[in-house]
Amino acid sequence: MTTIDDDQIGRARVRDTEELKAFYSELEEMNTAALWTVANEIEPWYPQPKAVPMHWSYEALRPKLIEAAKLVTGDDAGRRVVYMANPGRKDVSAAVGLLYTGLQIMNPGESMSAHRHAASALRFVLEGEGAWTIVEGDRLTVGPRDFAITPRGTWHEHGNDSDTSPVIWQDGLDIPLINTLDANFYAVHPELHQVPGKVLNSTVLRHGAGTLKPVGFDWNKKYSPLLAFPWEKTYEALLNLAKVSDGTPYDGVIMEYVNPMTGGSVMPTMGAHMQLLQAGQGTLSHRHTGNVVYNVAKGKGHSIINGQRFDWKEKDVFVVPSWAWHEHHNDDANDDACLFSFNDFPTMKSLDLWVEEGYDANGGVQYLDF
Ligand code: 1HN
Repeated sequence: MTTIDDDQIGRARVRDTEELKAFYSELEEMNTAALWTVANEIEPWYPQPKAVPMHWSYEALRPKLIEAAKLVTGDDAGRRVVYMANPGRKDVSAAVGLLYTGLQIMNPGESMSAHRHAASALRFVLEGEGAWTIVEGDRLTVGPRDFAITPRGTWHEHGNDSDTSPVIWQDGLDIPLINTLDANFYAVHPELHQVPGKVLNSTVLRHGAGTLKPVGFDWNKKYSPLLAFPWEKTYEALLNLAKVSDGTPYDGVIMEYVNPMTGGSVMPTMGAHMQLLQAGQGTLSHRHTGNVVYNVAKGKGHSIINGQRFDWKEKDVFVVPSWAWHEHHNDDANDDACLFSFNDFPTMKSLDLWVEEGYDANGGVQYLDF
């Protein structure tokens, strides 16, 4: 292993002199700079995320969402969302890394207009029974703990059919990533609304059979043709897996939502998981490149992120920045806990940037070199 010390050959260690300072000013006049003045900063020994570990309490935020629903109309706001602004990433409106997340509220009977963008989006429903979303003409009904995706470029709009109660769901987008890459586009639907197909939930009917793949459907897009993933099937799959496996030492029993045509991530930039921590279970600590946004789907517990403890309960949001040590604990001795999460792992992996290391059961660290 190399020594992490900048005072060595191979790192920049030029000290300022009056002559050099004058030289730097002259370079600045020419819109240039000396690499050695920034080299150590732009070539860190290991990832230095600007985002910090954070937790947002749903109980504290819910009243603000109810207030937002009174203060602004859906039509004026476009989407009525209170988003998670990580103190270290306010510059790009990210919750962690280059991932955005926010809580969206729709009043009973409300609907939002159709649009599309180059950024990819996903939803995890927190409360309300009347939620629907139309993605590329497929009208999907979604309920609490359901997961749905709105891949890049797809027309989407949504609303709340309930007469009585609001819908609140969590949005996740790769907007900060796509903007950082200067690759974002946005369009409002020319008719403001799509005409949905006659069959509701058609992508679930066509592609939701799990181990059975429909014959005769070609699919060459880079995202999953299955757009919604109901909670009941997800939870049942986790309970079944838990009968035959303890899962991984770092995440417990964990399953990835996948593109049923490929077995790969649901979208090319973002992936998503649901994991189950058995009653009283605590995981070992690990870290990896890649950023994760969590929502507590079920139960209560805590996570330790880079040495800091965050207590969580149902519907809370918390984030783990890239390369931060993290472990999860279910604090209920009698019931399981479930964590929904989405991440930028597909981006990291497709760019060959995935690195991971973790503690083993004896307290030793398994180092993995990049
Ligand atoms: C968006 O299109 C939605 O469609 C929600 O509901 C949140 C945040 C940033 C940019 C686009 C939506 C968004 C968003």
